[in-house]
Amino acid sequence: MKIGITCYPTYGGSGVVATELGIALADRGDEVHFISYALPTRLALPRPRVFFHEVVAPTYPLFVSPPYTLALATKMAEVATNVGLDLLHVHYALPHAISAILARDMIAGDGIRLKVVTTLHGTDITIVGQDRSYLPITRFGIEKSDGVTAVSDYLREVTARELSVRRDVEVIPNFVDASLYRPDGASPFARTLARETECVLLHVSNFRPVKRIADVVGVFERVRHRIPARLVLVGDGPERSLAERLVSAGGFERDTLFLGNVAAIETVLPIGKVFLLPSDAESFGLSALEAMACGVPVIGTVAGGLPEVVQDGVNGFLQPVGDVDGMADAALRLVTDPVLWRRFSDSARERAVSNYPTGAIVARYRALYENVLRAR
Ligand code: GMT
Repeated sequence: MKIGITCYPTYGGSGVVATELGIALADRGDEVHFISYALPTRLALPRPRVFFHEVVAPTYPLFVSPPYTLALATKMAEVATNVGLDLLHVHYALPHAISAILARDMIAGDGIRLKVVTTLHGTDITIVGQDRSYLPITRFGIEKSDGVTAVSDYLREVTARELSVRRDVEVIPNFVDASLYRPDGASPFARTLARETECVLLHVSNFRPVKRIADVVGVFERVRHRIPARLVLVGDGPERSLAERLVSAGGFERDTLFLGNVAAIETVLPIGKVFLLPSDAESFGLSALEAMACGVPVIGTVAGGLPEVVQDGVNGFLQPVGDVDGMADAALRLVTDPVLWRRFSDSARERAVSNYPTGAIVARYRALYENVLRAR
């Protein structure tokens, strides 16, 4: 099969899932063409059967901003025609689904059949899609796609409820390569980031307001009052400076490490004792799943789809959004009880391995593509 994949190429869960999916499909024999404005961060080329097509959106004095959606649609149509794509799989509804639908309709006139599969990831529905300026076009993109998936039951329900979408949306969860994300996978460099005696609290995100970075720092502040601890923050984004300010106001710069964007995250995750994800809403929580595969239990919130991934009291503790004291107490309970921690760590790894294996989840996407291609 020849598959076009479009995603945001920058750091962020939807781009990661799209890239890992494309690589896994190519490894299994499909031909995959990534179409985006930059090479996705986790995509190292060259590799067999994987291609990248860059979208350039020229500007013009009359345009308010370069019309990326149109340039993307044009590139999608061009690639589909030139290489004979069977379908386009777009990740994150806006604007990718709209561009794909435009591309499909553009080339239909030439007798070329192209199908469109859209995967909903989270804020494309929970934030962007609910903005009145974008709601109707998000719904249009979903309804006109040939197949639609969501990464959790929660996201499927929000899509139906808030956007009044009536069509079938299949839940296909995210996945993790448990042979790469392993408890013993820390690099020698990562092992130097904390002392043996220090308890490492980890957080990985794109530092957007939805991640509640202040709560990450708040939990750490409470934990470090009780035990030797270190906070390792991975990623970058608009709230990183807020985190830096809070850390410096709290006077614990020496115990906090801002690593910025890290490509090989699997080499750092295993040094964590707990993974903090106190988000407002998390449709899935891919970073939490990656931590679990490395045997790191999660302290997070009972928000969105996170409870579908992390089992409260089994491989992590989930508290109400904003309950910083509750999350700090839960973290302390876990890290000060080695028997409990070991049980949670083993369970986290086991859940990632058994419930979210790359092969089985990729096979579900492949089966969906086949259904979509068979449908008239
Ligand atoms: O919204 C974000 O934080 C980024 C977004 C993305 O598109 O990169 O992440 C969403 O998709 C991930 C992959 O499916 C999920 O694991 C995240 O939970 C989801 N983020 C939110 O729902 C906030």
